[in-house]
Amino acid sequence: MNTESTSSNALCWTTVYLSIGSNMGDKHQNCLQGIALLDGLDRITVEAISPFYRTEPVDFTDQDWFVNGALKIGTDLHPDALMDQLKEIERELGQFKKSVRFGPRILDLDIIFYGEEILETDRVILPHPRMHQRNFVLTPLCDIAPEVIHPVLKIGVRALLGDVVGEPEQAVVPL
Ligand code: PH2
Ligand code: MG
Ligand code: MG
Repeated sequence: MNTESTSSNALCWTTVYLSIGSNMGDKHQNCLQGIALLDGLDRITVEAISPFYRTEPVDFTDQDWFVNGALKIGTDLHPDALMDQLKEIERELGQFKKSVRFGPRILDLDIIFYGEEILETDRVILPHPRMHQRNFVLTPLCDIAPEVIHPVLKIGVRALLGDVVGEPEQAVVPL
């Protein structure tokens, strides 16, 4: 993305992959409500929803299991503006400021791939810096985007899942 398009509001319609998760309250319902709110936004269309999985927590392990999935959306929002919308939806579902990094959450929406964008702003790092280490991201993502190539690693999602470097033992089971 060049400087001009970064500062512009009018971007091309772009395919974006999100990770969605919850480990508080009715986890699956929280995810579905988040998706409905996303799809209700003018500049975002939800194009595919993966199956959901029950997943063992990673990074901060002293917390409840998560429900995780992945989404394919289309949007013309810049990554920073998209992140603002995702944070707003998290707040609408009741998500509070977390006291523990990687700790419990009602709803978490993360940008995994934004087209083939490689980008680092104050708010967003693209592609997501830990996605290739996480079964809970790669498993549902592989259901909807097995052939999509990681723009930095130049490896497809299915191959990344077959060779997870970070948490290969993490339990991920169909919901
Ligand atoms: N999110 C985290 C930290 N750990 N573990 C699982 N299983 N699923 C998550 O979505 C998750 C996590 C921080 O965002
Ligand atoms: Mg997250
Ligand atoms: Mg997040």
